[in-house]
Amino acid sequence: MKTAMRFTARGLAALVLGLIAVGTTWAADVAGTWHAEFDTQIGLQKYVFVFKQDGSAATGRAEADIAGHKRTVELDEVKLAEDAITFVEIFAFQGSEIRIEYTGQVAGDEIQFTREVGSFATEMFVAKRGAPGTAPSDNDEAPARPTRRGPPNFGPPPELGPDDKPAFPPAPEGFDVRRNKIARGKVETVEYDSKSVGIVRKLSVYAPPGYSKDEKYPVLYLLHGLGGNHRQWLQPGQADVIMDNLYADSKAVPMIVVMPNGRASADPPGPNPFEDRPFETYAAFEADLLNDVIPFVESHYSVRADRQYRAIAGLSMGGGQSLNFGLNNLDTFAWVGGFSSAPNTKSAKELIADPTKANEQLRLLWVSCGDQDGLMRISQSFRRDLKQMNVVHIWHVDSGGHTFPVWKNDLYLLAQLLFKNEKGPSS
Ligand code: FER
Repeated sequence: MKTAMRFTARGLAALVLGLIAVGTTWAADVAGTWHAEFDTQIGLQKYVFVFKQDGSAATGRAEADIAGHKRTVELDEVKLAEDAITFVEIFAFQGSEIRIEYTGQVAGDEIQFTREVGSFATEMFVAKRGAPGTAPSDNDEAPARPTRRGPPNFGPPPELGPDDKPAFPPAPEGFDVRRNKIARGKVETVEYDSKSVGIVRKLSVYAPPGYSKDEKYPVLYLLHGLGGNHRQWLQPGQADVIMDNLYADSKAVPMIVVMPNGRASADPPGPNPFEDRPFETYAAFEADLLNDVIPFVESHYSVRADRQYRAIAGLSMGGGQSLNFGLNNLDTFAWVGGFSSAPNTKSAKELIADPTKANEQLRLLWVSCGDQDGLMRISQSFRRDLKQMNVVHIWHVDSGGHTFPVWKNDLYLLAQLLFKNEKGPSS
């Protein structure tokens, strides 16, 4: 009886152990510090990953360094299964969060990683386990969620040349703060039938204070950045507040500001704008703008339908669109501005075949960028080409990164020049 009992208990124990062994996968040892370097679109990145591990559960964080520009990165959804490790880095990007997905194969003191920034970029690199004491910071405690993820500047602060300085003083304090007791323009959302995209699409339209059908107004087409839509220039851009304040101070010519959706696709946007074939969808907006948006605006508002009274400006992807579309269509636009223009920007040499003619047609060509913006090289080389071709333009280097404070300031400055006699200082 006793023997049988013991046998049964042992059998049970063996059974339980066997079940545990079947139900649990082993996990490679990743605890510690790992160093990696890899090339990306924005330059060489150095990462130091630190993982804490308890069996097959792990947490991690990293310190990322691009040309001496450091940021702490929280690693989410860390999972271990046999020799595989996966985790996600959340990259804050203009109000949305981009997932950077890592998949690694652990082999002793090396992890072979694939790093996917949507379908936008894939990098492969090897991380090597570091010697003890090479942790990224003195405090190797469990990762604390950073209160603020690094600014999405797409790289380290740029190198500034002697010409890379502001053309204007910054906007005064409060330029983007709604004031009481001033006349306000009217903002509305309207729908138009886009033949180019094949769907009904939305526009935000700002009509200046005192808008009257008895007058005809010039129009600024104001384009948003990647991941934005027809509302981005209102929130967070506050274009209506900025314009209202300019009018209250008699600083701008009454104009209509049209804020379209520059992502020309019939498909709804996905969670990751970098995955969205951004170059194609933003380039496709040229046809929608010329063939659908402008005719709609000119048939529904009291506007001057003439190139001298049409301006196009935008931020980042919208800056690239404005330079590309504006300079490619000087018979449609006489005023063109790019703020912190993105990698979708074509080269000035490609866009301007005849510099003499461009100078005759352009009333204003504005190129600006923040002095901390990792995309600065795009504006710098654009401006270098303009200078070489003797195309008259304004080059304004703002202070700040790839962020709205810079773009709001640019709108404040540019709006004061539009539809006046400005040709701008040739610089
Ligand atoms: C890129 C970096 C920035 C890119 C687009 C952006 C598609 C756009 C930024 C923005 O619109 O704010 O490499 O490629």
